[in-house]
Amino acid sequence: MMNFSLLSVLHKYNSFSIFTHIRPDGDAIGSSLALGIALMQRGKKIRVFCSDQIPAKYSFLPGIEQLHDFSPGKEKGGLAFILDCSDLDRLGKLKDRIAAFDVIVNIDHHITNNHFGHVNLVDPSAASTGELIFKLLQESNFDLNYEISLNLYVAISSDTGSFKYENTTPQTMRIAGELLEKGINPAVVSQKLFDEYPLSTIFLLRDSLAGLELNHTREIAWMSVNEEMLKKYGAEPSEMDGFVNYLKNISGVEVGVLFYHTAEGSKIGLRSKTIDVALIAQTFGGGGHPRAAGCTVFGSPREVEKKVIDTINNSLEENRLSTANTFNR
Ligand SMILES: [Mn+2]
Repeated sequence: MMNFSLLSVLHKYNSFSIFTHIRPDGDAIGSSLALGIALMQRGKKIRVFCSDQIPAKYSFLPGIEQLHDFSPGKEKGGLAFILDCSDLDRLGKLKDRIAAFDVIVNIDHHITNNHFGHVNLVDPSAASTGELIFKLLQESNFDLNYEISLNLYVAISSDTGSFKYENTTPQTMRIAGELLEKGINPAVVSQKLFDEYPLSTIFLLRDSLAGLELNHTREIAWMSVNEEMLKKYGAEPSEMDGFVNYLKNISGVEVGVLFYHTAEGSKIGLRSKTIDVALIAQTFGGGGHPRAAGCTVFGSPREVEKKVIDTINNSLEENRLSTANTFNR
């Protein structure tokens, strides 16, 4: 991490804007709210922006009414924090607002981050942006009260799949431990984040799984969802978050792929057990983490599915060849 302290910018500015990514997840929302609440405690004016609807399951988060600000930007100059975004395209419709700011502080943990900020606090070894915000606030001696701690706990548990993914480090657990000491109830958080679904989600999952497909080696599993399927049950796109894990989790499957075909292209979620799907997403102009990545591809649903599955097939084949070579040496 670069040398940057919140205290130095606190002297310079009286208001701050915080932006996070489209289709916001627990890390995007929790880390933005935690930073926002902390800065408000120091008497600063805060606006938190996200171009998409906040999923209902996050409505219990303190400060959530701060988020989801669509009001036209009057900002001229000032400092904007951009959280959990690997590049500025992740801001969606809000991308154009960024040019109005003097200083962009990019805080992120994606390995594909392109360092778009004037200040780039990018640390791919962190499991979540929440961990980076925790460290930033702690370094500057902010009081991590219950409201901040709950948001950070949600950010961290969300990006680690409730501390299950391999990005979970000793540091992740130490930070989570400190947050629990602030009175967070882990059972309540995990129930809200992971264990409870609207009925529409289950109906949508049922219909999606009915179209499950596998490649000839049964190492790639995929299924597709379209806008009509969502409309049938009044489901939000965010309700598909996690569907792709059912595919990846099948015994023998290496890569799970969820296609969401929309009028604005096919949004593709990739999850893997061993191969680097961030590389695959990047070949299609997307990005993400080695085991969890995404991209948007244009074309007919059939074309898109063939292109993506072929690319993954090739990647698995290359992996097999390089492993075979290692053994022959
Ligand atoms: Mn994240």
